[in-house]
Amino acid sequence: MTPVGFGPLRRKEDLRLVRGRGRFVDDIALPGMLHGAILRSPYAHARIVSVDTSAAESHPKVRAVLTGADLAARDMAWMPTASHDVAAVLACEKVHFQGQEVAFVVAEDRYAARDALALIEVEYEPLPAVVDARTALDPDAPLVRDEQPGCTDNHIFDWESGDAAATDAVFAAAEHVSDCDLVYPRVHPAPLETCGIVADADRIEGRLTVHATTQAPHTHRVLYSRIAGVPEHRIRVVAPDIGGGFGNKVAMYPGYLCAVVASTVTGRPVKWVEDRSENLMASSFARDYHMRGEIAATRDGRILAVRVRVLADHGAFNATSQPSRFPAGFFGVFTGSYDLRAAHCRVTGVHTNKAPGGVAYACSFRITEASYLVERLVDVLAHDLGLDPARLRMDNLLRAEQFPHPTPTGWEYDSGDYPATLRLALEIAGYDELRAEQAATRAEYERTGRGRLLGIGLSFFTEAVGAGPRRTMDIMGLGMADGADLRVHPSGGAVLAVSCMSQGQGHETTFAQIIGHELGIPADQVQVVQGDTDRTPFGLGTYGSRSTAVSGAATVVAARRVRERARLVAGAMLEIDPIDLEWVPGRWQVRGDPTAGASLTEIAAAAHSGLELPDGVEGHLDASCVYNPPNLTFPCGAYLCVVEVDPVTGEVRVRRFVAVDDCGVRINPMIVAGQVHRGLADGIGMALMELITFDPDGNHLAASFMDYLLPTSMECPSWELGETVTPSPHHPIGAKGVGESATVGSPAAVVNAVLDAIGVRHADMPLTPAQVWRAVQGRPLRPDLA
Ligand code: MCN
Ligand code: CUN
Repeated sequence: MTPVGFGPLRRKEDLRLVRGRGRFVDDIALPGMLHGAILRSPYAHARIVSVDTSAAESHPKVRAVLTGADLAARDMAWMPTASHDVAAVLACEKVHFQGQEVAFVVAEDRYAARDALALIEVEYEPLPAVVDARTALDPDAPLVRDEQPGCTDNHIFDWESGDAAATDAVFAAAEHVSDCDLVYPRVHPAPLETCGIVADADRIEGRLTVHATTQAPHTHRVLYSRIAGVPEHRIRVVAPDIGGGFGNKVAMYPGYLCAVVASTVTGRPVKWVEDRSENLMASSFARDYHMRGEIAATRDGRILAVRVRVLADHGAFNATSQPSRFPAGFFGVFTGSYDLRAAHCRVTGVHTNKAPGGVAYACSFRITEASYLVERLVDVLAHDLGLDPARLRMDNLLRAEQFPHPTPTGWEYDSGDYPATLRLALEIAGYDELRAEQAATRAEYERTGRGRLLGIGLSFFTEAVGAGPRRTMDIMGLGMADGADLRVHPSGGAVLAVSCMSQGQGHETTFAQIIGHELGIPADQVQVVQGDTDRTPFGLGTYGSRSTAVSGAATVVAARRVRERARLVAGAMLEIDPIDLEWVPGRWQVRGDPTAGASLTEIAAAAHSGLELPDGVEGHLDASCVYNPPNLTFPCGAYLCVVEVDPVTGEVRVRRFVAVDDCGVRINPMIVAGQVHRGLADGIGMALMELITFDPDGNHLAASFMDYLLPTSMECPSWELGETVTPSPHHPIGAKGVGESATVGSPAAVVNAVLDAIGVRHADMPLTPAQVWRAVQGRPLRPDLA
């Protein structure tokens, strides 16, 4: 029998996924369906002189060709972004990055559509490109957005957080200040399934049905409605199975809108699925943060303040998908896990001739960048003061009694026991023995000039997940709350419909387990419905690891409402005042008489029967909830990475990785472990190999998996996990999110380990063999410049 409630339950969805029975966008074939392909700009920056589509249009299998001018005629050449900007759907007067969408061809099959792209004649007048964010604000820098009225530079925004004066005062009086320039280079979420859509505009019913790779079906429906001018009730957005999202499937892409318009124009369903290069070149990238960090401390290592200056490269359009009042996402949590007197950051966003995006790749709205910055700074401080990085962290971590903790930048961390978490990681790793072994290998290397150097890297992160509340957080005016509808059937099984959408996180299992925990219904008797705007309640969707924290909470509250309804029905069944009933898992029973009671299954049957119910009790047990979170949840973790580095070849091998995560109460520890494994692999990838880079003309140099390297099991050790549990005090089951924790926390641990091995103060990611070798020689490269 399936266990009820929380525990390591195997994923229900895997029954179909591992047997090849998943249904992804590309599996969908509608009668009469056409196929779209996108013509993309070969230039990073160029004026469009002319576009001639006549040859493509006369291709026997082509049914339509759309250009920027065609969309402009429908007022759809530009679309709004979540960051108060607009992004081109199809380019009109100029192209702003290599790979930008210029025309959309629809044909009877995918091959013909692709062939016809070659028949489109576009005359470009190439312009100089700006590729390096650090020169974007130079007076003579090419203007990326000069098609916008009043554009005089590439500046997007300035944003600050914390108290500048108080921070400056602490720095001025501090005994010691360490500083460091860091690049968190551009990387890409690279889900194995690329982005795609099947759009079906039904002319007779006036309905638009969209099957698309989207992490946020309801938000997308509102966007289609706003952009295409079709009211929401005539639009159905369905997200079928999704083969990985990692933030790449949050944004609205030109291909989606082109498919919608093409379906409207041709009266036939249109499928568009991008290929790998298109995904890597043109869909939401991640990071591209250039950071200058300073950390003030006493000479004996009491950390006092952190000050940060960031240059944020947002590419050609400011299209980062984040709560609208947070232009730098949640970068404001750069104070990390430490007890600081003051902190301040200033972030400047700039345009460059690169693809738009910015918030993606398990980033928790830029907490990856923030966490990497502070955890690198702490290691730099340890290096400069000659202190042990574990000791330095332990001495400065927030203590359990300091929670709830208001941070100097205005967040309220809900709960945590940081020292216990770090202690456990050090214990699992055998920290002191590792340091002894490190000293021995170093001595050996110095004696013989050969061998591998051992490096030990730590990081301690605090995550912030579960956006809203909607009072302070919205996406394009939509407050960040989520819904859950729960229907309990006469047989006692249930259907739960939620507004979040799994891309591989196992929601069909864990959300059923939440119902099991609250109502005693086994997970296999709870069907979880998601990703269909016709069948699920409104909500903002899955990103920022908000599903458990928000939709999960909505689910708990809905289940508790069902439970209360069940109590009233049980009172009628047992002819007893409901006040005299008490809940034991799965059953209401008479206080003091365990033999008298009714199981939820019996109550469900009675609730649908002819049983006479008291006035005001409606019958059935269904309930719903819209959950508006009072605060974010703040998971944390202590990570320790052990590497072996060959200083002669620069080769790095990750020998061990210890990860202690605290995500509050765990619904399914097996799924949590899977999430952590994935994020740790991300960290190895980013720290050692992943990089999206450009040449000075803006040519994209990582448009395939030959150039954009992803980690495999070969580069990963056998993960060693531990856990601490400090429940979130405001979440109804004390759970905190975990989906991005390991991606946030792990890169710094890997980088710290490699630099610890070679004794170098700082070198930027990715620490490829060449970069490590150069770092050993004392001249590491700027990784973002080709
Ligand atoms: N969970 C749990 N107990 C907890 C916390 C979480 O059992 N205390 C479970 C949840 O029930 C859920 C999973 O762990 O099944 C992740 O939960 P959560 O932290 O709420 O994150 P989300 O479900 O909102 O997932 C989003 C997050 C993000 S933003 C990115 S990016 C990312 C990630 O999840 N993308 C992923 N993990 C991914 N995993 C896969 N396989 N594919 C992606 O695209
Ligand atoms: Cu930033 S990637 Mo996830 O929040 O979808």
